Amino acid sequence: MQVKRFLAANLPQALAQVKAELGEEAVILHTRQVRQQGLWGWFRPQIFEVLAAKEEQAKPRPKPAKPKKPPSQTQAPLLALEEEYQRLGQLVADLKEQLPQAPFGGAQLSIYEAMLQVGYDGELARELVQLIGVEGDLLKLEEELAGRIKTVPGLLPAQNPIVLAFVGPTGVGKTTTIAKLAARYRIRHNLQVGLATVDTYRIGAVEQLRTYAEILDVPFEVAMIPQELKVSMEKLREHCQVILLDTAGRSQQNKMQLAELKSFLQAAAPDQVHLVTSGTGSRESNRQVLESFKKLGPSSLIITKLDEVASFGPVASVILEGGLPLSYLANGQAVPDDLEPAEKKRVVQLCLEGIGA
Ligand SMILES: Nc1nc2c(ncn2[C@@H]2O[C@H](COP(=O)(O)OP(=O)(O)O)[C@@H](O)[C@H]2O)c(=O)[nH]1
Ligand SMILES: [Mg+2]
Repeated sequence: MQVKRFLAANLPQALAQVKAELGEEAVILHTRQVRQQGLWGWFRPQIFEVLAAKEEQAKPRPKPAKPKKPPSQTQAPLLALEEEYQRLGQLVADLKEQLPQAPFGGAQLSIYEAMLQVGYDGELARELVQLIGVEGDLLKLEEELAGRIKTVPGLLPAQNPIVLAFVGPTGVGKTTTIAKLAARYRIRHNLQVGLATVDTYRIGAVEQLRTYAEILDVPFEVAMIPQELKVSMEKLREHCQVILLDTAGRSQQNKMQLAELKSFLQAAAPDQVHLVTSGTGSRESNRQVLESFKKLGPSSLIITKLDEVASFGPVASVILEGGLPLSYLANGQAVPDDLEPAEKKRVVQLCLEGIGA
């Protein structure tokens, strides 16, 4: 077995080197991020290390005849070499056993590469391809994803009245999503809808939702402080079947803002809290959004702007690692059309976008 170490700025580059040098049959033994050597290494970006191997067809070697006499001076170095050869073989076998991750190659490797290229998290991609076996069966991957993806059923409210709150960073499409849902509930399902907002920070934010309330001819409440919101919600609960609560976009970095939002949510006592996040965000920003907004106890996740997403790895990572069931997917600015309840089959397809045939 030929084992080689490759270093590159990112994993796809390192894998390309592996393929170029060891060919399609290469087997990945190990991947990790490492610092560059020396003091300056601390100031430079980390690089990726891939340990790859290629099985070599061992040539059948003639069995050495048993020496009848003690080895002559010319035979002695040959025997030493033989021993060294066996020792090295054992060493490689031992090393392989100690490696924390199982190796993979062939079709699995191609799928792994594709996953990295569309922006999947390396760990997640590795975990998934290891589950699907050496043939890299995409159907198995599909099944695995279907098992992991959680969705909440249907658009129709299970109780009456029901309060749905929408939280998330600024500009992800909370108000637009609320308008889309309000229009559907009101027009398609003929339900009594009420709208409320506590987003009084941005000029125009209140007007944006008020305009939709006027078009749909539904009651609309604005609250500046949690106590006011409590009163507004009581009013809406008297007449409405579905109440949609809009909130100000909070930065996931700002703990004060999040604490304030929490007190608004406590006052509104929503039945569902939908965390809205944009599909165009990076894996890292999605991770931060999930981490920070977790404190507000979201019940589900809405992903917006899917129409603008170039590669779906970060979306797949937020879906698979976030642990929140998906409620809706938004794929455009048009109200009310560009919204769909999250269906498992469609979500699986999103996660497979750009992977495989
Ligand atoms: N392309 C695209 N744009 C969207 C989508 N949802 C919302 N937007 C746009 O994103 C911008 C911010 O939306 P808004 O609802 O005000 O975000 P909010 O700050 O979270 O309330 C607006 O220009 C929306 O038209 C979507 O699914 N796709
Ligand atoms: Mg808004």
